[in-house]
Amino acid sequence: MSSAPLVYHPEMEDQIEAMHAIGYAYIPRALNADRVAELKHRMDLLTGIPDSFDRDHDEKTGHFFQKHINNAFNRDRAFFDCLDVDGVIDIAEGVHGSDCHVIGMTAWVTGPGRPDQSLHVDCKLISLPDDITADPRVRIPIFITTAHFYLNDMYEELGPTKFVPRTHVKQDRPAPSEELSILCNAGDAVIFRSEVWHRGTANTSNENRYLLQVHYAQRMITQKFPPYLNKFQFRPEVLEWASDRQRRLLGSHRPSAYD
Ligand SMILES: O=C(O)CCC(=O)C(=O)O
Ligand SMILES: [Fe+2]
Repeated sequence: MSSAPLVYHPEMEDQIEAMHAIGYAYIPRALNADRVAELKHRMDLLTGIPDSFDRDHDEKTGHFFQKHINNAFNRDRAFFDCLDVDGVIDIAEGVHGSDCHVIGMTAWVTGPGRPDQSLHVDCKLISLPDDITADPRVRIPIFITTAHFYLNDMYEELGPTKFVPRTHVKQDRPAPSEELSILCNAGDAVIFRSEVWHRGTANTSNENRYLLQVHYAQRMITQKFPPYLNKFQFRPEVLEWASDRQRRLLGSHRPSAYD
């Protein structure tokens, strides 16, 4: 198994360039050891809210432990504080614009026995022939990104995310042989654009894998805070905690087109 290059660029413009060139950027030590321990502890305490489309203990298969909690910012301050982690939010704002927002945040614990996901893209809004995207004049806007905060030291048996770098501009599905494992340390983050081919892999270890995902997007992409049709509510304390930037990330925007 090969591991993916994880290169930190101290200059923000180079981090942003990496998003265009290879489709992802690496932020080492985005969270310190205390925050990592606190987030894992808080994930252990979470229980799923079925109306929010949460999965808890995978009631469908029952074969392996899995907890996947939506709107994590609304569940506990430790998650809320990850809306705008230094080094990550700068990339999100750099690629999506200063009015970008968070479209989702999930806390995800996957236990031993979790199977491979299949290789996928999360969302590809514009698909162009490879010879067009190879033209340096063509630069596809970055509509959606996901920041993965890894809360374990990652190793092959724990089921790392696998990426195929540069595939955000390719039309064909990459060959499995091109996949590279994200083998980073607990507290590191990787932010990737939604068109990069990737997958989570099987947990064949005997420990749980803890992952916090923060999904960012251009403001014109709608937020996904289930349950829908008037049912999702911010907890009042969440709005009290929020700075101006966090309020904007949660959806308080200056009026513009369509408002
Ligand atoms: O678990 C992972 O590392 C990746 C998850 C993922 O890609 C997804 O659920 O869309
Ligand atoms: Fe995915």
